[in-house]
Amino acid sequence: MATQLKNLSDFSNTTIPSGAPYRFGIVVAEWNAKITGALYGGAYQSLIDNGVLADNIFTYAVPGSFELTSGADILLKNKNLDGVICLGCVIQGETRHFDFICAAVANGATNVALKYEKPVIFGVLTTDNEQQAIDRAGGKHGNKGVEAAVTAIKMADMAAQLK
Ligand code: DLZ
Repeated sequence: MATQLKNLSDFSNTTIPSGAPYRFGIVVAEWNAKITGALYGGAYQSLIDNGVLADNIFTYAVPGSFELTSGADILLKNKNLDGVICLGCVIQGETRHFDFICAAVANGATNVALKYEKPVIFGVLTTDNEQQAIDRAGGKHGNKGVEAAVTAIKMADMAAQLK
């Protein structure tokens, strides 16, 4: 159950709610598949570890991170879900492609979330190089897929409390 916080120090006491009641979509970009596969593994296992039923997790691949938000939109339109986790990895190159993709996914995720009033989680690594991505996909800085899954459960639980 979501905690109603009384003061800021309560943030340190927040626990992860049970994910058992919830249904989630996961969209995973195929670009940088070694990285996004690791993010997906972390996110999926974290949902399971926190009580989400395997039958209530719906995973789809999309070509690149740019397509994550339309994938999330399609999922929320066609499936009865409590939220969608977007997983991608955009690595800085020599052109401005990086800036366009990152901005599009961040804005797109926000817009889809507001359109459906459901959490759309930004689990996208935006790094200068591949090593920084590896470090955040199960490496020395943890796995951001795990964090994305926990965020999805917390937000779905918040929405459920207010229904
Ligand atoms: C084209 C492109 C480039 C250059 N870099 C990445 C990247 O680092 N990460 C990623 O997820 N996708 C990349 N893409 C593909 C775009 O996201 C998208 O799939 C294409 O522009 C087609 O819309």
